[in-house]
Amino acid sequence: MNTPKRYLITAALPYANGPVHIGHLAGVYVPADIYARYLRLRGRDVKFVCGSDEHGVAITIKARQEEVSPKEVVDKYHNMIKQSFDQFGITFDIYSRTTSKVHYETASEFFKNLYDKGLFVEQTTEQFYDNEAGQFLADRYVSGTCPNCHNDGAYGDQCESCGSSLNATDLINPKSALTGTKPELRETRHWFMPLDRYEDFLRNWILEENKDWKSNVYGQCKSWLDNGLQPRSISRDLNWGVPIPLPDAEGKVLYVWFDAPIGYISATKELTTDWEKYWKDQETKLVHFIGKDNIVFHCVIFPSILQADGTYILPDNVPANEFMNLENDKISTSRNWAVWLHEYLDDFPGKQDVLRYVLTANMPETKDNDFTWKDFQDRNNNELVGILGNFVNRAMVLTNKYFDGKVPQSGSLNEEDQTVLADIKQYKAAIEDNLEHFKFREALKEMMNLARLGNKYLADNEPWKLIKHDEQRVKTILNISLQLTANLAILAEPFLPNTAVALKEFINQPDKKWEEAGSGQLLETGHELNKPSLLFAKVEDEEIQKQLDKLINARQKAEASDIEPAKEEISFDEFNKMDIRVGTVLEAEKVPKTKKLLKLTIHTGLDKRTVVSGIAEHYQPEEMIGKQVCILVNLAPRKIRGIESQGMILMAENGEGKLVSVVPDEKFQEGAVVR
Ligand code: B3M
Ligand code: ZN
Repeated sequence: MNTPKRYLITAALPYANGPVHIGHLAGVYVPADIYARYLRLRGRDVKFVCGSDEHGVAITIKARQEEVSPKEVVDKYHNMIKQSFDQFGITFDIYSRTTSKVHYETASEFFKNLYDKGLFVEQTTEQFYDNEAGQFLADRYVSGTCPNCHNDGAYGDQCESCGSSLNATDLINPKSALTGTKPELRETRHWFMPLDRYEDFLRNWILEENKDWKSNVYGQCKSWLDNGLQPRSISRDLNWGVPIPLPDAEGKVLYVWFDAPIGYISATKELTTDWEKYWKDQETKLVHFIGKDNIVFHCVIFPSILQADGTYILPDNVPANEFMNLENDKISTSRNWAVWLHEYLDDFPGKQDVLRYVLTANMPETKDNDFTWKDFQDRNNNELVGILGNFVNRAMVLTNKYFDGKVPQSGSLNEEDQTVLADIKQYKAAIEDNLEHFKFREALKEMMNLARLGNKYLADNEPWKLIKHDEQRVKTILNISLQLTANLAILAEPFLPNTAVALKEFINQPDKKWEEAGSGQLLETGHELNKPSLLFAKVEDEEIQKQLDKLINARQKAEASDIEPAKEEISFDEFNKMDIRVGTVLEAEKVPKTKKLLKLTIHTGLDKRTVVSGIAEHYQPEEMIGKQVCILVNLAPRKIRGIESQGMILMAENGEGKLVSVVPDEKFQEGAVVR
């Protein structure tokens, strides 16, 4: 492999609409940081850029929920995210934001440039419009049933259940997120990226030239390309975003997925004046770290945009990860089912490396994986404490005890000694090879195997027994163990940076370089060591129980907040005005050409009357016949689809929007009063 002249590493820009959780970390930021640290340790020229994604409907929806402006939302979460990444030790060279001035300029220019070259298609199409709210409904402002998997909660841009990318108009039963009403179609003018024109380029570039991409990434790209690409709108009717830099485009902004990846470029510009080297020189290796839901944007859409411009390089690799679940359930912000980074940092001060370790060991590299607190505890106690901590501690403590904390002189080496020393080199090579190929779990395993090797070496040789009759042999054993420790101090760094600092301090060699690792002679005879402190502490059952309780409580709270807020108070007289009776359904049929409506004939005790009810998605007509219901009989009649509806039957709605009729729990005489 030729070593590239320089690297530009990007990590997906998190939406500034909430804090970062372990799913983000395991999927994107931990692997990106390991990679960046590793390359820097190897002396490569690296820029590692990221920032907050502050546009799009994700932000405006959050602003509505929190009843503040979009700007307030992004300021709050940008600062929070930035700070927690910093405390956690993600070594971005810059963490910028897409509301920066440089970004607005860069993104507008980018659009303008392609527009001037005539590379967009301008089209007037029909988009959903919410009459009540008086605005167009971009992306997540519309939800409905996914036409592919029939998930009820699909959004206007994507179904999170089956991962398919959608147009709002594909949704079955579309509903406005603003008012809950059914949106209507209205004409509006937009600019489209004609992806279909880039199909040949993409086929060749991905399917032929990038066969070495991870199979989950390659496979997703192939299926996109095999299904054929459609032009994709890159503008939105929204009042939050980078304005379309054209006359007559008021109220229109760039689609968030057009401007966000350009955020990588803006961030590089903010970072360094020679940013063009990182974006326009073929000798730069560009690597995008992302989660699997972002693959199409980074492998198909953004590359087409870069290609259209023609002056930029394309990503060399896009090592996307799959998803991390939590305690066997999908991580969900709305259900508050997550371990939030800022809370972890508060609850486990000084334990950044433990979380990095557990997330790397379980990294969802090829398939979804699961984080459990039990596994967190086990890996900490059995692996970090039991293997790495234990080995280093024994080597250090024995040296202090027998040789006054100075590296003892090695004598002649037996076969086992020689194998151990030779192995160090091999482990180093394996770690490097795995990291170069984005195999972070394997790389971590190799590093830990080195510590395992040390443990086994000590256990096999039992220097604590030998010391009584063969001090020379003990010197050799401890010399080798300390050489191993010194290697671990270097090789652990990309994965466990704080641990590496501590280890270097133990061996009193703060400046050892990556190239020096692999050798059995890192420490000279007589070199004085420092006193070791505790590297890792056990995580107790109570701490884990606390985290589990916290999770359950947070979810319960989130679920409770789903409950509709209480209505305004009314007087008893107002209540008493309602005349509710028990009735029996005599006939039921679907109202033709509607999905939701049933026409019911109800015996109310007072009369037989017709009621049109929106329950057809919850009850078949035949299920209703013979059923007793509670009916409000003095509601003013209303015409629904040409049928006069005389009253309303009472229904309870569960959390998923399913309607269930409210019935008396024994058979009643029709006309009985409900009060
Ligand atoms: N903010 C989406 C996400 O968090 C998006 C990534 C942008 S990367 C340019 O899934
Ligand atoms: Zn779906």
